[in-house]
Order: sequence, then C-alpha cells, then structure tokens
Amino acid sequence: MADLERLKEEAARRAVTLVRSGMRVGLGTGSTAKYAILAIGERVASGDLRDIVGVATSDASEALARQLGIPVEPLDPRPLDLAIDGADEIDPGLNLIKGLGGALLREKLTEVQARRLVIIADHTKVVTRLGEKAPLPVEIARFGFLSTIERLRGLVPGGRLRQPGAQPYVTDNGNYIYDAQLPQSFDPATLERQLKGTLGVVETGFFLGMAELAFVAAPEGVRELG
Ligand code: ABF
Repeated sequence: MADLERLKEEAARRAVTLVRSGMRVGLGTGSTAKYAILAIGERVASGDLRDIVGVATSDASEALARQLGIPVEPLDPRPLDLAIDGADEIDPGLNLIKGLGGALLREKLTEVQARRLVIIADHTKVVTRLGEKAPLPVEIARFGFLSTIERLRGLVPGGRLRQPGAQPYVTDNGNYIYDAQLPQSFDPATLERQLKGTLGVVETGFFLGMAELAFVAAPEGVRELG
C-alpha cells in the first residue's frame, strides 16, 4: 500500500513538470490527483509557478487547492491548457474508465475542454480491455432511479447502485451512481452511445479518445504512454 502511494506520487510529480506559469489547469480528483495538486501547490508556494488558475473537478479538490494557495475559478467556456487526473482503468489506446472516485461528470465537463489531458496512475490501472478489473460508473438522476436502473440492466445486465452504507452514494451534483459490470466483449463507443441515450443517465465513466498522455508508475520506473 505504502509502495502504491509512492508510485502515485511519482506519476503525479512527472505530470506536474508540464505545468507552466500562466496556465489554466484542470485539477483532477482522487488519491493520485491529490498528489498532483500537492505538487502544484509546492511550486506555487516556492514562486516557481505564477499566475496559474486551477479549475477543480470536485468540491474536495477545490478545497485542497485553495488551502494550498492555488487560485481556483469555476469552469467557463475558455479552454484549459492542461488537465491532470487519475483513472480507474487505462487501455492500450489510452481509453479510460473513470468515476470510482465519484467525480466523473465534473471530470468529463472539465477535461473535454483541456488542450491536453494527462493521466497519472500506478501500474495496477493498466488493462488490456476496459472493464477487465473495474465496473463502469454511470451517474444517474435520483428521481426515478429504480426505473433508470431497469433500463440500464437491459443494456448491461450486471451491476448495482453504489451504496457504501445505509444510503446510496450521492455525487457533488446530487445524483446517484450505478456501477455497471461490463461484459467480456463489447464496443466501448457503441455502449457509450447506448448508455448516453438511456433516459435517466446523466454521464458515464467512459473517457474515450480524450487522454493524450499517461504517466504510469511501476516499481521499475515511470512509463510514458501515448
Ligand atoms: C479520479 O479518481 C477518477 O476518475 C477515478 O475514479 C479516481 C481514481 O482514483 P485514485 O487515483 O484514488 O485511484 O481520477
């Protein structure tokens, strides 16, 4: 565990070398992205990075960035120079599953506007096909969620509402998450279209064709994919 934390930090630090003064930077969410925000904060504190603006993908990342003195602005239509974020799965084409951290909607809204989306991860996130290890998080409206889940089961039979305790998990946007178990064989782009066309679905954790580069840290070093 301690080793994985060290790897996450190594990947994050490599990505943060791409941040330059004056940039608008998308700040990811999750335990790996947190190391990137910490590294950006260090560079801001030392005076090495000036006039940068962070656009946060979750309330938690925004709070951390502000605490570290990184100016944060809401997402507006201007492009971001760079976004740095973690992932749950990375396939050989840099297609991703994201959203186990619960922030997939804000991540996708933010990262689609980034000129470069750079993914940071430890080696356990690399897969040969999406769905190999992780479920696909699907953010759904709370209203009528049981009906939406019925519709989703017609497309992806396995899966369940994310419910860590007595109550369902609620996203920063007030929605629920359905964690879908993907079949052995499927076409991600087709399934993404079908899911997005399902009434009650707000967004999916497929990030297809969005990432330009990934820094993947393994015990033998950090690999650059892309
Ligand atoms: C975010 O955090 C999410 O898209 C993804 O679900 C998660 C990865 O978290 P961690 O880095 O903690 O594994 O990037």
